[in-house]
Amino acid sequence: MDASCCRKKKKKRRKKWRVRKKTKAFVMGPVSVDKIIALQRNTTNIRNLCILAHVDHGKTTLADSLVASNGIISSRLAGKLRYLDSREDEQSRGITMKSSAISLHFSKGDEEYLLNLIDSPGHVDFSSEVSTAVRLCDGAIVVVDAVEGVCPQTQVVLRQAWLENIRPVLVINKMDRLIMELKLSCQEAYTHLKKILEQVNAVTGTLFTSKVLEERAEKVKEEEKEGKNLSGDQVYDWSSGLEEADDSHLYFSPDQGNVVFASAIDGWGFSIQQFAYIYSERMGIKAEVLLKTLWGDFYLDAKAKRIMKGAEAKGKKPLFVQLVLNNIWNLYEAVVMRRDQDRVEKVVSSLEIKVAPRDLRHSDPKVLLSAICSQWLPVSQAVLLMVCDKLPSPLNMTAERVERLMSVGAHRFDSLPDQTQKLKMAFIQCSSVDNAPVIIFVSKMFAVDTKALPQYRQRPLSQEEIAQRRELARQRHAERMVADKTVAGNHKEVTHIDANMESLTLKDSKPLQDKETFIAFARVYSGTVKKGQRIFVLGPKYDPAQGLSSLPEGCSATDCVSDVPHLSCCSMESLYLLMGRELEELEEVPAGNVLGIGGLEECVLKSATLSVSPACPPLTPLNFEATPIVRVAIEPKHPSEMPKLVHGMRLLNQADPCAEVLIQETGEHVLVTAGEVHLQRCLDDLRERFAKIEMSVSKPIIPFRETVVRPPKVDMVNEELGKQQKVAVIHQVKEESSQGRLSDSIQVDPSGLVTLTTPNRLATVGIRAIPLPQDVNRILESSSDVIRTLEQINISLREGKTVDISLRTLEAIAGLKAQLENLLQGRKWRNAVERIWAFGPRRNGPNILLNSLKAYKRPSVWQCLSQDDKTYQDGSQPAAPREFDNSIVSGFQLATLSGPMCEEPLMGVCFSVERWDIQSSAASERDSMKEDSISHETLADRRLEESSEDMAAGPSQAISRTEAALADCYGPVSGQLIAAMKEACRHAFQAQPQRLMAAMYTCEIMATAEVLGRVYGVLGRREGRVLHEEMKEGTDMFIIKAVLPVAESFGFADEIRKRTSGLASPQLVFSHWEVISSDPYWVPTTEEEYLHFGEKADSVNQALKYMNAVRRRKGLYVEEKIVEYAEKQRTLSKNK
Ligand SMILES: Nc1nc2c(ncn2[C@@H]2O[C@H](COP(=O)(O)OP(=O)(O)OP(=O)(O)O)[C@@H](O)[C@H]2O)c(=O)[nH]1
Ligand SMILES: [Mg+2]
Repeated sequence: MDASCCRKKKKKRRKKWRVRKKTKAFVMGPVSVDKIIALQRNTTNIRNLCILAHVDHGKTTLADSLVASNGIISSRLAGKLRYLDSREDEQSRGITMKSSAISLHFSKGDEEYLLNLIDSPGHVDFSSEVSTAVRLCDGAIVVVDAVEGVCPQTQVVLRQAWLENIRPVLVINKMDRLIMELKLSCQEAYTHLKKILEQVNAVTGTLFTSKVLEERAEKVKEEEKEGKNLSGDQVYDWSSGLEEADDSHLYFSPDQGNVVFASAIDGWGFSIQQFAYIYSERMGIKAEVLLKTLWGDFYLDAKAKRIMKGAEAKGKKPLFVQLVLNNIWNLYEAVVMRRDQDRVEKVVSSLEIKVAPRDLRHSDPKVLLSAICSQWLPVSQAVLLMVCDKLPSPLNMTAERVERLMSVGAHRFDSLPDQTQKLKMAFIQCSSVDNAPVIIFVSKMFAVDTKALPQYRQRPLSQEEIAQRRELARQRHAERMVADKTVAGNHKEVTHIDANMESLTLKDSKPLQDKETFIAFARVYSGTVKKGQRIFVLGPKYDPAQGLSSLPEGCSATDCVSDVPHLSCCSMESLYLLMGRELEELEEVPAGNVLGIGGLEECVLKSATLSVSPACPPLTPLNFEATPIVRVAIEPKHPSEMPKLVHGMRLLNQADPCAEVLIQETGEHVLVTAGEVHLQRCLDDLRERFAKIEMSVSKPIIPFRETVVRPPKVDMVNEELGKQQKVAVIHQVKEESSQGRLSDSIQVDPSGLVTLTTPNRLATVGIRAIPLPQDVNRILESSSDVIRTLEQINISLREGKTVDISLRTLEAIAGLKAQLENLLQGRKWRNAVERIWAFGPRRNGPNILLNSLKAYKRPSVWQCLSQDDKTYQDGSQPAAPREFDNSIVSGFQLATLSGPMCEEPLMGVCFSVERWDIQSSAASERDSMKEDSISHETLADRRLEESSEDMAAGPSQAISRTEAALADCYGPVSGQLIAAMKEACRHAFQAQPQRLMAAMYTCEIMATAEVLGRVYGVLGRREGRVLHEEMKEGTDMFIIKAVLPVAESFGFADEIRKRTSGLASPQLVFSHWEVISSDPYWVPTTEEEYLHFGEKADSVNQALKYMNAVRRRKGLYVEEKIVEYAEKQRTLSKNK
């Protein structure tokens, strides 16, 4: 090879690696608190953002690189330290459990930016922490693992970001795994990355489509209302909205500048912008052209020196592979795989970077790789540039987002008082001027050790303080010298200085109690908040209209406030800048910033809205994705420590957005958490921080539901059951139990109708329990929020109030009704949806009370949907009060709250009221009349009778006795009716085949082919069911989707991890309730069954096991023989 050729090659190589030039323009360095305070005022350059992802996709590692760019931690430790995981258990378990915030500084050219960054946990148990983070932000970095791609939590966080209206950007992390683990070529990696982008965009696409359709529907409804509408037979083209709507900005695409490819652990990351600038210089092609072509189906025609389309068809390397990925793959090959010293040196010199000789010689090639990458393509630069360019500042808050934040519950934004509506501008302007109203939202409370607060922290002395101390010491010395010389008369003065000195040192090292202080995690939406300022705390139920009318005009939080419901006053004792593990005290915080507030622990439990204006509405509550489901009972080891436990649980309740703490009727202290990992964290917190006592914790209490099913068609050995037999099976248990217990006031007819009369024989109810179809059950369960709102509206209507309901709410209610109508069809359910009387338990549960009385008409539960028509008029008219209606509903609520099997709530049961009459001598013949008139006339008759008797005793006495008698007969009737209704429902339930329902988790397990068998083994042993299994494209991983009963889930994740040597780790998410097919009351009846199961049927009856376990826990009677296998025990002992 001749010299000129060698030189040429060298030159070429040098150009190839000179990719770093553009990034040199941006400088970052250590940052002081003063600088951050200054930056807080420049709202345009503030970015509030959070990092979201599936568990372990590298959020905290990425955050480390960003933190290191500010000099807070050394860049060598970035990725290893996981600085934002400040808790001990976070470090030891390697997962984030709490979201934590840090303020960073970034200079882009002349512009300086303040980034309030929040790192969130990815584990499903802590998804409530994600909700608290997302609310305070305007944008989010969504991290996706380049190997694993879109995982369940990725979808959840994208949805959460969408629901809060915040803009996401994407980081595809762990790119090194494509090289080192999957050993993909550049071309394969490109195809793989394209797939991942498609997956992420598919999730966004679905969210967008549903939103457009929703808006479209709303618009049509509005037009209808305004009378503009469309003739009846016009068919509306629903897809037209989709075509019109521009959604291009929503999708992630490298050419849009909203995607960064990174390896957080190796410290590199890039967006195609960076490469576009470099190659535009080198190749003389415009940067804009490169920006559009670096990603996509374009290739470089070397001869024509032009960029052409159609790389795939022509079998050419796309530009992204040729110009971008190739460089990185070569670097890994040189540094990590081949460890080719010569090539490394060439690369280093061509990139014009300096690598310490120590790093060059380091035995771990990753150290050298990080040293090169962190200078060549620092990940923090790529990510922060994207954040500053693509994420909105607090000034860009859209009107839609503000309206959504301000309209709580069913209320429409335009139904809010005028003064409240005006505050919308305050949100949009996000102004910090003095007269801008202060509005703050607290999304969670977190506990810190009081000793860690800046007020109490030992800080290094400043220069002046050192000088002051030195001066004092010098003075003291001088005094002493004088004192030595003179007589002891001067003694006093010396002591004085000594005391001065003492107080100075004492103040600094004052011993503090071990105490937790609560800090509110908050954001200022408008105005400037000052330390010590007094402010209104608005509870979630606060109504600004009520507040404005009862408070004097111009009233502020400093004035004494009359007692307005859900409104209190508080002063903000201290304001903090959140710096990860540290807090810094601030005097004031302007709008658009995230901050910590001290001194609110007495007024704010978990979240709240704070404002100086009583016109401010409480902001919409947070969207929690996780359902708390795992419950344990806790008691102190030493009974005397009960108060400490109670206190500790109270603190825990405040410190965790999702944990629930309750005292059950049995007196047990119960903690409800989202999952096993969450439970463990809560218990650790309780033990070590909040209660500081030894505790004993019960096994997790597993929730069940009780339901009824259609009578089985076959018996346990798959023999068909005759009709006669079926009834026999159903009633077998019933008859046994009823012999002793049931009084003659209850009659059960063979069809399952239970008729029950109150003890005073005034009322009789006839109830039948009918199983609801599964789909109805599912809909009722998922619509509990809608049903709750519906119930609130109905209560208001009943009280004669007018309610302004938002279109969105009406839509939801109408949607629910339509769905139910669609599913409840057939003769049995004719007109059933209209006849729904109530939902239960707690008025929004998944059970229905049905009015099957022909003679009794009551306002429909759907009356809000037909405000203009007759039914509504009926309801609002002063119709005769339906006093007893409520008793029937209450009885139903009680019956559905705890069923007869093991006192667990019911689910999917419809109680149809088929008979209801008040049997008094006067009213017994008027069955066909309305209930209210019956009750009235009954009472009237009784009153007549009694007063005629009383006449003799004089008129005044007669009146008072009538009143007394009235109260006597009135009160008890409603009470007795409640009890009768409850009993009737319970018996009607028992007259059907009863089943338990188990809570089910879904889990997605990623495992390699080798361990697949073992995963299946564990699933099988724990009654899990595999739904589907597929191979993840481009990898050797299988994804298994399975369902698993919550009851069998404890220790599941650990077991899977152990069995697969850590290769598979599942995440359990509560999914639904499922009927356990076996009948807990089943005993063999036919000969075949005896043959198959034996006389005792002692093969496992899972449902009976679960049921008895619950009964035992609740202290209920369990029908079990104490010595069940006596003969076996004898045989055993004989054999010995
Ligand atoms: N190979 C590789 N591993 C990485 C990279 N980034 C992070 N990791 C590793 O992935 C694991 C999880 O990283 P974390 O940063 O704790 O992940 P996380 O998303 O914060 O996890 P959670 O907070 O628990 O949801 C750690 O072992 C990291 O070392 C990367 O770029 N490449
Ligand atoms: Mg983390």
